[in-house]
Amino acid sequence: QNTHYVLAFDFGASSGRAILGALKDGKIEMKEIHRFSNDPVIVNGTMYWDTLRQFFEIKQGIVKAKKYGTIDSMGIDTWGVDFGLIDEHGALLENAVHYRDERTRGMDRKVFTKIPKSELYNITGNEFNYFNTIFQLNALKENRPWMLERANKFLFTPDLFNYFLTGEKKAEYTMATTSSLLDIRKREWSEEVIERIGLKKELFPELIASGSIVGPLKKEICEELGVNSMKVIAVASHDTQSASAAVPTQEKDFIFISCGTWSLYGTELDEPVIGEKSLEMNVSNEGGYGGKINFLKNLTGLWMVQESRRQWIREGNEYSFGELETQAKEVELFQNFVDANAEEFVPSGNMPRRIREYCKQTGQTVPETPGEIVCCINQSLAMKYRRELDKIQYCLNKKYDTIHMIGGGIQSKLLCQMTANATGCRVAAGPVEATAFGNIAVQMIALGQIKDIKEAREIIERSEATCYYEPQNTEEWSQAYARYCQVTKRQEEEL
Ligand code: LFR
Repeated sequence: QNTHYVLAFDFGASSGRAILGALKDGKIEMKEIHRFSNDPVIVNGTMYWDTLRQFFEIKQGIVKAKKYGTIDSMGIDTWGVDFGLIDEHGALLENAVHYRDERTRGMDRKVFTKIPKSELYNITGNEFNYFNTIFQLNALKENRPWMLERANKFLFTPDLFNYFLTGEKKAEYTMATTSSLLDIRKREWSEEVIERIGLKKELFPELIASGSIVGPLKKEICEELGVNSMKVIAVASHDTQSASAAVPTQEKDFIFISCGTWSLYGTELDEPVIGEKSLEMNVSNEGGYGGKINFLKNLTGLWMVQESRRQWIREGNEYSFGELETQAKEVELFQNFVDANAEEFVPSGNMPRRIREYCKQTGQTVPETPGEIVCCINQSLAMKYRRELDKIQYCLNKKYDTIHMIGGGIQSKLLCQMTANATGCRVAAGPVEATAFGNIAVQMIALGQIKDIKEAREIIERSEATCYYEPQNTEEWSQAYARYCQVTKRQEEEL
């Protein structure tokens, strides 16, 4: 018989996927039906996303989905902060620029002359990441002001695709909260911030809640692709928030790390926490599904492993992530640490070389082999998780004994075990497919197939087994932590 599906598009920094989801026997069943690469393209020194190609892949996904049965709805999630500008005729002015592009260098200082850092934090509750939308827009304002003059609407990446699909220009709440342009207490665009940066407020579309129906798929797209119309749903379109909607717990107070290219580390609150402690610790308040707030640290995740692997491939050695992990396990622990968030590790390029330089400069044993490099990265991430746990607990005056780890990065058992060892917390790892589960579940809630987020989390818990890691050798890890702090002092001071 005819199964009803929802279709999720999950865009990551290097690839994207289309996944079908259906409810069966109280579980969400998922099937990946389309996977594509999502490579940025550098042209004349600017790093762009290939926006039209991305939209092409969305169409491919829809075409592939139709043969499985009835597709009731679709929803898109992507990384945060990036956007496209639309002119008054609805045309895209240029490809979206990648958040790793260098245009935001030094923009934070320039923005803080227009609106002081603490004032900006007090309104938006957002931590300061060099790539936040506000810094990207300020770069345009200063260097290419004609782009903003010609622009009629600003649309975040998923909103841009939703517009191409339906003709509706909206801004979904979770994504909008990554911009540093929202008044996070009121959950509205901050006119104050927008004016002080020198932007026109008409540029910014109406905000809508996660789970809103944006509209039906346009008639001409249905005709082009030979499909029946379906609802286009604005899911929790910031990938981190799709993932956090899928943390498989019924507890109100929980802490999670969403592990992918980035590690998003935080907890879910009803209201933002904005104060001196959270400003000093640079913790973000970002919107979650259901109008919630995620009190969140944005840390580098497996980016350094991914980028090292790319370098080895360029050098003619293709190792799988599994092989790298096996080699890393053989290496003697605690020989070297790096601060994964140090500036030199942000751009793409020769990551192993930069790691070696960092270790040399800080007087540590220099990691040479791929196994040594990957061991260094993993133990450094685990130590970073410990330090950031301390900061979050300090700001909230709470203690956690279990950390939920979710997302693709938890396929590294080594990282999960090291996290337990470094933090002294039990790690509950799962689901791997958190973002896709969250995207699908929010669509099912919008369609009335799942009652609410509580029920969604129960269903997700049943749908994928959780793996547990108990802390081991915590004494040794504590001693090594002191060394980690010593080595990474420079970055902490720069904070
Ligand atoms: C994770 C993520 C982070 C965001 C970063 C850049 O994929 O969405 O939450 O800070 O990408 O947008």
